[in-house]
Amino acid sequence: MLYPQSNPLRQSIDLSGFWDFRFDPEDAGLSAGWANGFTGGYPIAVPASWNDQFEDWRDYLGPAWYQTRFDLPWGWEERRVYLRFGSVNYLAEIWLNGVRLGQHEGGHLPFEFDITPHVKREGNLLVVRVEGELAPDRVPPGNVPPDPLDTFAGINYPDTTFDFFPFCGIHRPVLLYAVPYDAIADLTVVTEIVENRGIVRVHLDRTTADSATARFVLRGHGTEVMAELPAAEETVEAVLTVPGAAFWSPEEPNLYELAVELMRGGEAFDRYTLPVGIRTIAVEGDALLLNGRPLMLKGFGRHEDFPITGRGLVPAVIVKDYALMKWIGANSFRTSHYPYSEQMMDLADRLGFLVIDETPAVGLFFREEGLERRLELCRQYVRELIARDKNHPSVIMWSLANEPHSKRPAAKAFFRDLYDLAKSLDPTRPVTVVSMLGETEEAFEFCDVVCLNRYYGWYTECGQLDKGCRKLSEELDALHAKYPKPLILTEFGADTIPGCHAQPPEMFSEEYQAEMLTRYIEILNSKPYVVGQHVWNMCDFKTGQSVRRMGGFNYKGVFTRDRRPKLAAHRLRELWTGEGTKGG
Ligand code: GCB
Repeated sequence: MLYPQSNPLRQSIDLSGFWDFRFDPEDAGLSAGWANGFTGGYPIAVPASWNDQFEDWRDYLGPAWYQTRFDLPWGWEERRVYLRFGSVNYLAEIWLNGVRLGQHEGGHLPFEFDITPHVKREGNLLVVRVEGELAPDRVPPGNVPPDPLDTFAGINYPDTTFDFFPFCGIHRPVLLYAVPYDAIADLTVVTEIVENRGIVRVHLDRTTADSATARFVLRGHGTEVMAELPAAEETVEAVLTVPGAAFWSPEEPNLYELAVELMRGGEAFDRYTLPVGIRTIAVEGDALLLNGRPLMLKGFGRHEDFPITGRGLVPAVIVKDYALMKWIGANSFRTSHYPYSEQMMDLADRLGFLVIDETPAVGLFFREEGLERRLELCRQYVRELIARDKNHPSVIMWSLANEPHSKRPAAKAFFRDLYDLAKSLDPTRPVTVVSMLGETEEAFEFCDVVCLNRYYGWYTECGQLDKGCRKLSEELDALHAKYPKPLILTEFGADTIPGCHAQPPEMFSEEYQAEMLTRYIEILNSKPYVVGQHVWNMCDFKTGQSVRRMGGFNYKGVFTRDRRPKLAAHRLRELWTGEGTKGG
């Protein structure tokens, strides 16, 4: 799925801004005809979550209604026009000029509609109904009835199966875009390295099968390689060879620009340009190899989370977060626990970050009721995620889920299904499941990389880092003996109140967090099969309310929610860059 772009042959405009908004706690909007437009709304910012924009509605999860009006730009009559949502959490239902366009389930992934038959030159009314209630047959699930095997039930308010606030609303830009009727529909780029040559395979999907020429030009680093092929079918395959190629890596995130054009009579009628990083990713024995060289991932699990805007896109926060990750010496992160914005992914390519790209499947449980529906949703998420992110060199692995409650036998077949689906859609990248179970996680039998979350010295062995670290070391060796594959510790950390100090270190103090992370990293560095260390979390973040979450926050950030370093941030910088800093 291509992100809309503007050039002389296609155009995209952003409908972000202040829209009209109404809460609908009685769920009366549909029968009252709000799909045809409503009155009495108040202004709301799009994109952003609704929860923190108003006085009293923080814990309200929907339904709620958005509307805006727009005119088409000049010259769009001859074009096919689409309406595209980057992310609406959780359920979106959309009407244009009173015509129901459809619905989409699940946040964090884009969806679009061909609105050509319904759109007018001017005075268009777009209405969106959003609903984010938590339910056992949704993914991620919520309001799950208690069960001894699924210990999360009823411990949070709102009653999530996961540890972050269930922000709702239109979270990413809403775009209108226009393309020719005969257009480039999709591009899939796969790269290989042969000695010093880069091989770039491009698969082009068209909307129309009609005679044309497809031109592929790859430019950059002093090279230009071109292929021109007859294109009468709906697909075209091109192979471009770049001699002496500048490969993509975190140290040197070299990108080429691929321009693809459809032409007739020597003139282009559609064009799309895509950044391309030439790199390979592979698992070999205990190693994770980028361009044939072993990787060590250093970085974080994160969240898209910021005051007031909630889970809405804030470009300045993205820039700041990458600056902080560079400063601290991180080269990697996981999009815990859902796909991040397309803007975040673009910058990962440009700045050289290695991304474990995770679907929104967090807090899964495997009781029979609703299981088939949850599986179908997870399949949809895998398809949508790979369609969206397959061309990013920064994406080195797909994560199917975070911390599933896999104790029931159904879990293994569930993940085998998703693993096979991911591999059939993208055979080039490793696939994993991030687990808290350790040896009893049966999905590790077929996953390419073992990803484990551990909190010894925090949730267990409270205050006892010696004991906790011994347990960690022993468990890692046992896990690796059972599943001899590369292992990433995808989460470890301690809640830390900024300004709380203790000597000797004590839980919740800045010293305890710094000490715990240091000790863990020493252990991880001593195990040759450990290929990654992701601290939980980069920043403090909003959660529901529970006895574990003071003021409704998870304080495991090494930066505060407004991005100020705690003591541990300085310590990590020393460990990861070898450079000392004040306070470290
Ligand atoms: C975990 C979860 C993460 C939580 C974290 C914690 O294992 O994957 O979502 O926030 O623990 O802090 O408890």
